[in-house]
Amino acid sequence: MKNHEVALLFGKIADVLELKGENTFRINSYRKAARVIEDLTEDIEALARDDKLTNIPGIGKGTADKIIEYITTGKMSKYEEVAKGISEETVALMQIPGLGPKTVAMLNKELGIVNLVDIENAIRDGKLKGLFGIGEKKIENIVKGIELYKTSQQRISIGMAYPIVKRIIERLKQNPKVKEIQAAGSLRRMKETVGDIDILATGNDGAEIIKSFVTMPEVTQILASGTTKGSVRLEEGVQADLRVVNEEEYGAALQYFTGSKDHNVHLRELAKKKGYKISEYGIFEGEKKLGGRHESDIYKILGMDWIPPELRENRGEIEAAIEKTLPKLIEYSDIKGDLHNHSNWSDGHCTFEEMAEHAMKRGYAYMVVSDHSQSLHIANGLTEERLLKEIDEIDKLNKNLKGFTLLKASEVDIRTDGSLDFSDRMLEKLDVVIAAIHSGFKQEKEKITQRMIAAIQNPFVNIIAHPTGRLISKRVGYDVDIEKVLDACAETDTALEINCYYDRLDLNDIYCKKAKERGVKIAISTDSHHTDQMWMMELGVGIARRGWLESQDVINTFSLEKLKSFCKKKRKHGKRTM
Ligand code: DGT
Ligand code: CA
Ligand code: CA
Repeated sequence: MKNHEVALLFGKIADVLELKGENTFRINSYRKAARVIEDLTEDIEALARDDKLTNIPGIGKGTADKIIEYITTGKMSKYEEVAKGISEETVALMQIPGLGPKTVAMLNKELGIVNLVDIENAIRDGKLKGLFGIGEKKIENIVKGIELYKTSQQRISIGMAYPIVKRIIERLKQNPKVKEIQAAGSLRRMKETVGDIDILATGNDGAEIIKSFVTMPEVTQILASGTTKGSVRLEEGVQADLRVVNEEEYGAALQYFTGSKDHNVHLRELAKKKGYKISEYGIFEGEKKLGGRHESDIYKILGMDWIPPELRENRGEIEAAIEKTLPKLIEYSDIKGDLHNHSNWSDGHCTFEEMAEHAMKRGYAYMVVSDHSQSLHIANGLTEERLLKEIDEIDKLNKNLKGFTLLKASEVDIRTDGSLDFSDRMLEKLDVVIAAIHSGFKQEKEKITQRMIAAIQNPFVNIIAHPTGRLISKRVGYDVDIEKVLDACAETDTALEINCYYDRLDLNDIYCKKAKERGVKIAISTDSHHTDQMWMMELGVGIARRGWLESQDVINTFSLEKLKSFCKKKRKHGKRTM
C-alpha cells in the first residue's frame, strides 16, 4: 500500500508551503488530505483503480489527480514545483517532532540553519536560547525530537528484530482468528539490518487480528489500526506493520512483500515478457488470475524453481532458478555443533558444563570451548598453565558425557606482529584452534593482511574468527585484503568464521559467497559468552544462506569424526614453526 507515502508527500507539500509563508487555506487542505489518507484502511491504489478516490471525504478532483500521478509515475509534480529551491535536508528538518515549518523558517532566517547538523551545532553553542519564543523547555523538546527522529531513521540489527518478531508471531498464532502468519520483508530475507518489520497474515476477522497486534505489550506507539493493516512502533524504536490479506492472495502478497525490491522488479519484467502480470494480489494473464494462493504459484507459472527468501537480492538467483541450478541451501537442522564459545575460565559467564548442557538441548553432537589466550588480559585470557588445566577438566567431563563431546580449543590471539599467542607445542594439544585479531585495528592494509596470512599458514590454525572485525553500524573493521586471505585459506585448508554474534555477523553474505567460489570452508559459530546467546546460530545460518552456502561448505555440519579429520589434515601437510 502506498497510503503512507502519499500522505507523507501531502504533508511535505503543506510543510513547504508553510515554510514559504504561503496562504493558509491551501496549506490546510493538503494537511487534511494527508490525514484522511493516513487514516484510510482501504488501499489507495485499489481506490484509484476503481476511480473512487473522490469518494474519500476531503479529496477533490485536483488531489485525486495528484494521487494518480504519484501511483503511476512515483512522482508528484506539485511537490517538485513547491519544493524547488528547498533542500531535502530542510524538508526533513520539518519532520522532526518539535520542529514545525514556522520554527524552521525562523531558525533559517535568524541563524541560517538548513539541516540537522546546523541545528545540533546551534543547540550545542547555546544559540537557540532567547530567539523568538524559544525557551529552555522548547529546546529540551527539540533535543528529544532529534533523538527520536534519529532512532526512527536507524535500521536495527537482525539480531534485535529477529527474536522480537519470533515472539510476536508465536503469540499471534495462538489467536484463533489467525489462520496463517509469517514475517516478510528484509527480516524474512535475513538481511543483517532491518528498516522495518513486515508481517502478513490471513484470518476471518481482520479488525480483531489487527487489534490484538496493536495492543501487544511490545508496542510503544500505534501509528495506524484498521481492518486490514496495523502499524506500530516497538520497544527498539523499530516500526512493524501487520497486513491481513485474503487467503487467495496470501502467496502473492508474501512474494510481493518479501522483496527485495530489486528481485521483484526483475521478476515483474520477466513476467511481462511472458505476457503475465504479477502483483500483491496474484499472477494474471490479462484479466484471468492464474495463481496467488501459494507463493510457489508465482515462480512455477513463470517457469522457475521456488527461490528461498534469503537469495532474493537479484544477485543471479532468478537466472539460476530458471536453469534449475539453485543451491540446496544449508538449514539450521544441518548444524551439529557450535565452534566458538567462551566459558567463565576467560570472559564467559557460564561454566562449560552449563554451555554443554545447553548445546545438548539444541541437539548438537559437539561444542568447542575456546577461551581467550594469555595476552588478552581484559578478557581474562588463559596462560598455558591454565589452559592445560582446562584441558584436563574437559577430558574429565567428556568421560561422563554420552553422544556429546566438548572439543578442546583456544581463541588464540594473533599478535600485532603476526605471531600467535601460544607456541605450536601448546596448540598441538588442542582439537581445534581458532585465531583472531583483537588489537592493532588501525594497521596498514598490507601489514594487517600479512599478519592474518601468517596465522593462516600456521599448521595448527583451523579457523579465523570474525575475519573483518566489523561491528554493524558501529565499526567498519580493519582494512584487511579479503581476496588474499581467501587465497591463503584455500591453499591451507583453513576455514573462515561467520561469527553469529548479532552485532558482528562477520563474514557477511557477500564474502561467504566469495569463499564458497574459492572452495574455502566456513565455520558458523556464535562466540557465545552465555548460554542465552547460543540461539544466534540461527542468524549465522541466515547469513550463510544469503551467501548461497550448502551444508558441505560449512564444517560444523560435519560429523565429529569428519570435523576432527578436517582439523588434523592441515597439521599433516602444513609447515611446523616451533
Ligand atoms: P527494509 O525494511 O528497509 O529493511 O527492507 P524491506 O525489503 O523489508 O523493504 P520494505 O519494508 O520497504 O518493503 C517490503 C517489501 O515490499 C520489499 O522488499 C518489496 C516490496 N515493496 C515495497 N515497496 C515496493 C515498491 O515500491 N516496489 C516494489 N517492487 N516492491 C516494493
Ligand atoms: Ca521491511
Ligand atoms: Ca515495510
